[in-house]
Amino acid sequence: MKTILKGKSTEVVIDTDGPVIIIGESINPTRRKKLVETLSQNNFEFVLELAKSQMEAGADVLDVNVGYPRVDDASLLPETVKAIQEKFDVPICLDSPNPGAIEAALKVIEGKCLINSVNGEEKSLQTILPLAKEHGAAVIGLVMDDDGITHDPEKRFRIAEKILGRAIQLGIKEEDVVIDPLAMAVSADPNACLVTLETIKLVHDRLGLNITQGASNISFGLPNRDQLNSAHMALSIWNGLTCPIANPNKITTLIRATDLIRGKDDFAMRFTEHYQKMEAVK
Ligand code: THG
Repeated sequence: MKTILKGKSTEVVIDTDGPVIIIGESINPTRRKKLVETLSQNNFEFVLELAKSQMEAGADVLDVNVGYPRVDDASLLPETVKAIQEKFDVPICLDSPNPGAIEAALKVIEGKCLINSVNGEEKSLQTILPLAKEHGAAVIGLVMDDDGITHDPEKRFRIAEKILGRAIQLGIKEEDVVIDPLAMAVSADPNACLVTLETIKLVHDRLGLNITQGASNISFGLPNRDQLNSAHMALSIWNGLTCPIANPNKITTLIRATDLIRGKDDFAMRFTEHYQKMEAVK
């Protein structure tokens, strides 16, 4: 299964049989005070710095989330996307729970983006899927619905199936649906990662779709987050994760290593190239 995303002219192919594609997570105000401060002043310099540093570290796509208390993201999200795309030729993952912000950003975005996200709630399916269809965007489907979040992988799988079915009904191609199995903090629930890993496997084996997850979520509240995220990342990739939302400055080496180990990197070209690039900027 191949999901194609586009920037102004670059094309990124997320391929279930290919190497892992990295969606850079860092343009997100969660615990980034400086991002909130600069964005509140309509100053995009720091956003552009974050974009550049993530692309240099191996991000193929940039997640853009500008949600913080009292923000008008229906105006800030499109402005931020414009600022990034004026400077960088990179596909965007539009990350907002506000359909108004998603719609406004879709109007100014260049290329083919990934909408983050729809879920199995009736209201979400009815507002987000038509936007994806109208703008020819791909869409992330979160496996939660009107009953909330289930901890049963079979039930999470059935929500993925429902989202896919509804997308296809509207004429969205199956390759443009990317499933998110919901990565949650393992500090709060000892089985959180196991449920996610099982869900990835079910979606991979039975639907063959591309799969993403907010990979850094799992380590909230714990020390040594980078090592914990790395262990979870390797296991997730082995089960079928193809396009994690993660911090490339911390995770790309692990991802290149995992791809090499599972036979997705002939003659260790990508692994070696990344190593040399990182040595050069030391
Ligand atoms: N699924 C989907 N989209 C998502 C998530 C998901 N978008 C948001 C989030 N979850 C993924 N993005 C992040 C971004 C940052 C962090 C975690 C997840 C993070 N930041 C550090 C912190 O909070 O301590 C700060 C920055 C850093 O040091 O790197 O952990 O699940 N579809």
